[in-house]
Amino acid sequence: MSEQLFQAMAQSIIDGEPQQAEALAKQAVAEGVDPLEAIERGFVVGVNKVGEAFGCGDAFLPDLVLAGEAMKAAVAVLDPELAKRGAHRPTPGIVVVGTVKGDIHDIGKTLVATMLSASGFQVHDLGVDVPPERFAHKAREVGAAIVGVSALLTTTMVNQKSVIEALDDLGLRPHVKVMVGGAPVTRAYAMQIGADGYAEDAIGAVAEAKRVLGAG
Ligand code: B1M
Repeated sequence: MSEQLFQAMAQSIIDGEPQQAEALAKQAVAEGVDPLEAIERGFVVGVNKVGEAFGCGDAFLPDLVLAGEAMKAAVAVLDPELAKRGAHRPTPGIVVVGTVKGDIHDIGKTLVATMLSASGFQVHDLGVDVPPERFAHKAREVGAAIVGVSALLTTTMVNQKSVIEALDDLGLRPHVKVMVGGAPVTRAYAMQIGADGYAEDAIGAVAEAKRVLGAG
């Protein structure tokens, strides 16, 4: 039963149908399907297919836009369900997250932020296209233990390093851990730019955030 639902979810993203994606997300909630499973085994499968097709010229920008809108419609329904699971726990730390300057991909970053919140972290989400200095000033303002920086483009991932430099400029680097992620980012790249942590997905981000704080 769930398998069919997951396939329909993926198809709604491939077809770029926000209303259908939203309806399927609501169906999953009503049927008690794990919201994270719905995202990972359903909707993400579809968005990855669209991404692959775009990468080899079989899909075009409007397809990417529609897939993104459908994905957001689904995640908007499932996000609160994820968040509910982590309500009222003591916080392991304060985290500032955002997508780097020049990059407007927000779906994965938002999922990471939601999972961190659901795991008890106090999260400040700065959104997308965030200048390095903004990460640093927000980290100082809220006393962040971790700054989490997302990048989805090979052309913008260099700005993850700029965030580390901006923290350095404010003298915050000794107290603030930096965690990076996003489709083109690897652990090797994370280490190369001097980040403290890296995660491949939202679940991994929670484990990694705890690890860098020595709480994992
Ligand atoms: Co864009 N796009 N896009 N796009 N887009 C990619 C990233 C691309 C790989 C597609 C492709 O060519 N195959 C490609 C990048 C190529 C490259 O750089 N190597 C690409 C391109 C080229 C572009 C444009 C340049 C296209 C153009 O205009 N010609 C343009 C850039 C705009 C800009 O940012 N300046 C563009 C625009 C867009 C849309 C706006 C249309 C839309 C985004 C909508 C939105 O976010 N609101 C979009 C989409 C939807 C995609 C794909 C298809 C899907 C991204 C996504 O949401 N994935 C993507 C192809 C792909 O990745 N399969 C593609 C689902 C999401 C759950 O996964 O974001 O990877 P992801 O996040 C994961 C992990 O990466 C990780 O955990 C998340 C949850 O599991 N993670 C972290 C993410 N951040 C983390 C941070 C952490 C830890 C883990 O710690 C802090």
